[in-house]
Amino acid sequence: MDNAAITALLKQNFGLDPYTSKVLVVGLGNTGISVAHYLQGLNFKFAIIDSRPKPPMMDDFFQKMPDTPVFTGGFDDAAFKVATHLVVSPGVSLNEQAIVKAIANGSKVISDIDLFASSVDTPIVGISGSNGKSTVTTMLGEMAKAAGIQVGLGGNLGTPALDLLALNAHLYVLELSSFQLERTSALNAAAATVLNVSADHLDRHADINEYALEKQRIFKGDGAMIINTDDPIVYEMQAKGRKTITFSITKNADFHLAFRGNTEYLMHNDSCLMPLAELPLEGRHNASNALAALALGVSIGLDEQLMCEALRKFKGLNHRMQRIAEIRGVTWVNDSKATNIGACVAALQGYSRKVILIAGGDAKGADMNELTPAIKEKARSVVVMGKDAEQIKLAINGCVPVYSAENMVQAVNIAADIAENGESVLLSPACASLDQYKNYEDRGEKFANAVLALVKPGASATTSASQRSPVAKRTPLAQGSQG
Ligand code: UMA
Ligand code: ADP
Repeated sequence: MDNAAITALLKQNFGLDPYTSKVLVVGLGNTGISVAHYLQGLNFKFAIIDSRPKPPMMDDFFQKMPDTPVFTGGFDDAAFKVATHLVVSPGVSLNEQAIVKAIANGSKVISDIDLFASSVDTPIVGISGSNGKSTVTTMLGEMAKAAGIQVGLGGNLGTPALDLLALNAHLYVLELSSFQLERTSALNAAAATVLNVSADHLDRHADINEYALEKQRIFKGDGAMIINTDDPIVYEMQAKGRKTITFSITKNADFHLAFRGNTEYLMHNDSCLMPLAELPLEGRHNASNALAALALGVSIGLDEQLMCEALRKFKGLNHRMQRIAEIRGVTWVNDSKATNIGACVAALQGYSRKVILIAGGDAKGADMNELTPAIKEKARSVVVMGKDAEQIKLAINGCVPVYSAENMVQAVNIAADIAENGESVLLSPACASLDQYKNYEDRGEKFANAVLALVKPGASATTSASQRSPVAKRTPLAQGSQG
């Protein structure tokens, strides 16, 4: 689309006008900067505001756009008062006082996704859900590449949507978070899915119903709805009269699993697509992800066999059920991206033998009691750490032994002490990382480094001793009572 067509659509969709509108970009992070570049390219008048005194990207931003007004160190009412439109970054809550007031005074809130959707006439696929978004987005991207399609992948996955415009791609696949969706009104995806809904981000959403409603916004428009019939909340999102493709790992659906002889297959209706065993990813949840990607791919016309080839080559993303090492019979698995309960439960359910679980961090308002049944069934011991460690201890309520660690090295050393030959140690925190780490990648790397240090010369005496003897020597803090 050329600039004139985009400007016309922005006017039609949001009343945005390059001559009269005053846009305030809220948040000077990756999204805010992508929005600033976009608005500058269309000659809009805008300012940018961030509540931090000195956002890390500020110096770089000043060099590139020295004439743009930048407000920092708080959300000053005066800056919001004059704004006709607010483009609010996903990390900024719409409940911020200044934003609430601005809305009451008539300012319109839009998102970078709205701007993106008003700037392309190529198909957009939207992928949301509490867990599996990045995996399915990347899978579908690989499938499109295998079909020779020039594809742009981004959104919550990392590259802000507006930065993808430069690619002039023929297909865009966007991972979309509840934060992005709650402030988006102009998306009409060619195909969209909500992979699953479990408690997450309840520090920002009033309750799970509100969170699910934000996710459901991905289905606005008239594109194909890809529905996970295993998830009761998603199941209810189906809308009459819309093209719908279903998937399930537990029952019959358009895309499902079925045995033919002794082999379990990924199926499309009655056709066997490929044996499940050829999918090189751990866990039943990844079968669900593969079916979702296949359903999305079919809805936009991708060839099934090319999609299966892409699945066979897909090795998974780092920090998601990533095998780090096997050290003297103990397998160490990094699932640091498990930042909510649903992901941790899925990880635990993938094991047939009980594991040593390392969990904890910032629970983001979730009720850790929801972890208890899976821990009871699949964990032999749990090492807890981070801001909400105590909540997890309370939730476990003596079902299994609990140990406390102050940092990752300690957690890994405790786990090494208690793990026995043939067992797995799983880092699947069920919590965000920001209380102790830069992000989940940093947490996963610290875990991997601590694990690899177990076999380096000079590793801690406890660790070496424990590796000689499989007998647990640690005393749990809580077994039957809270320590
Ligand atoms: N800010 C304020 N005041 C606030 C909160 C934030 O001024 O009260 C400012 C921050 O100081 C910062 C800016 O807003 O300068 C950052 O905005 P942001 O947090 O939205 O960060 P971005 O760099 O724009 O990244 C966002 C997504 N971040 C969040 O949703 C928190 C990125 O998802 C996404 O990759 C990126 O846009 C591009 O689309 C990250 C994420 O953690 C990976 N997402 C959550 C998740 O996956 O669970 C939803
Ligand atoms: P997201 O982008 O939604 O956070 P990821 O693909 O990055 O999803 O995976 C995040 C976490 O969720 C990882 O711990 C991963 O093992 C787990 N996970 C992936 N797919 C699913 C699924 N379908 N159901 C439950 N957990 C999942």
